[in-house]
Amino acid sequence: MEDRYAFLTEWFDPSSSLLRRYQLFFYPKDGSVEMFDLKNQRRFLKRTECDNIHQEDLFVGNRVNVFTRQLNLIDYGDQYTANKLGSKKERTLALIKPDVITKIGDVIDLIYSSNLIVTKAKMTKLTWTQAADFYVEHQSKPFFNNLVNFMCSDPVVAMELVGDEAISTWRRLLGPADSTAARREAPQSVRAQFGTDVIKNVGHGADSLSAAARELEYFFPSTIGHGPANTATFTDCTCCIIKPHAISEGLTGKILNSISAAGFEISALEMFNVDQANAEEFYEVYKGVVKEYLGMVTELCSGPCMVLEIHGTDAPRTFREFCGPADPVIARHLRPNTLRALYGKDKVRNAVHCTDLPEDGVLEVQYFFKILDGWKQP
Ligand code: IDP
Ligand code: MG
Repeated sequence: MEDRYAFLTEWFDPSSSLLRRYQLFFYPKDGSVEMFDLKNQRRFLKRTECDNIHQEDLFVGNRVNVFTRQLNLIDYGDQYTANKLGSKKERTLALIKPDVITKIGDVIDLIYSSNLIVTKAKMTKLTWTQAADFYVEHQSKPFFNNLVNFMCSDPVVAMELVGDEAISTWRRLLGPADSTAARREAPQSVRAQFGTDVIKNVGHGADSLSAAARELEYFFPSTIGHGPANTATFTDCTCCIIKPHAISEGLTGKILNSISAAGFEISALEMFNVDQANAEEFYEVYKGVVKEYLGMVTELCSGPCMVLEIHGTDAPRTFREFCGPADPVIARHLRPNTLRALYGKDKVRNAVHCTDLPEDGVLEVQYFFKILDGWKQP
């Protein structure tokens, strides 16, 4: 019999403001999908090929885009699917400490090469109390004050990592807490490569299923607007979006590295799942002007994207130059070292969006970091 995976999914229907439930079936043989409306007990989508859904994307907690509907996978639909796709999948919290914020691209690259994916990310600056709460289990230790002071000295980046045995995989990738010991005992580990000592040791990883659940809920709460504030400054900045195709191709780390290496400062970073209505609103100025408008909208909501606030001398203009011509084919001819030349595929999947007009930099950053983030005054 042909392989078929089943999921219970939810879709938020903006026209009626209702959560609708569907069964989603995926046939790995030809990558086709089929949907069944649970409330009305009828077929909703007949078996159709859908080239943007891959087996790796199918696990509970993830979101997939089926013909512009973003479906949340909320449970496995049968035991076969749970056994086959769900048994070892875990999610964990990775916290990148202040010492390596400028090398975050390198760390993300290593995460991807360990077969984990980044599904959520947010740069935030912890207060002393937040950092002390986070490390409360160590409050009686002699190093507690130093550790907490360091954790709130500069921004950190919290990430949700998903993959087979994500909790132990990320901790193994981090290596021993003391970076010097790591260089001796686990030279390939992140701490060996990028750590300084035992406090400045690159990152934190949840150490159990319950810690992972608790720490993820802290940084990425289920109630919107309740997480720690982002670090956007909304002044003299430009906006960069690493597009969903680049995220799913595993290019995030390389793009972040290129941006830092070119001397730009990433002053805020967050991943978003943009829905169709918000993508249309964000790209409104291109409607009727750029013939790729619809393609751009579809691309922006085809999966998670990563939005950056960028600072640098004359940032809107210099960063735009650094992104290169919108068409990667032209970029490869004229400006081979630009982001689009290096990482783009075509005019729609051109790796990054960047603000066009200098006066829109702040507005675009506000759209994500104030409006979509459910931003609250710290
Ligand atoms: P982990 O980060 O590998 O989970 P833990 O033992 O939970 O290690 O310690 C939390 C953090 O506290 C470590 O990442 C490290 O920065 C710091 N730490 C642990 N042990 C020491 C120590 O002996 N001296 C100074 N700092 C320490
Ligand atoms: Mg620990």
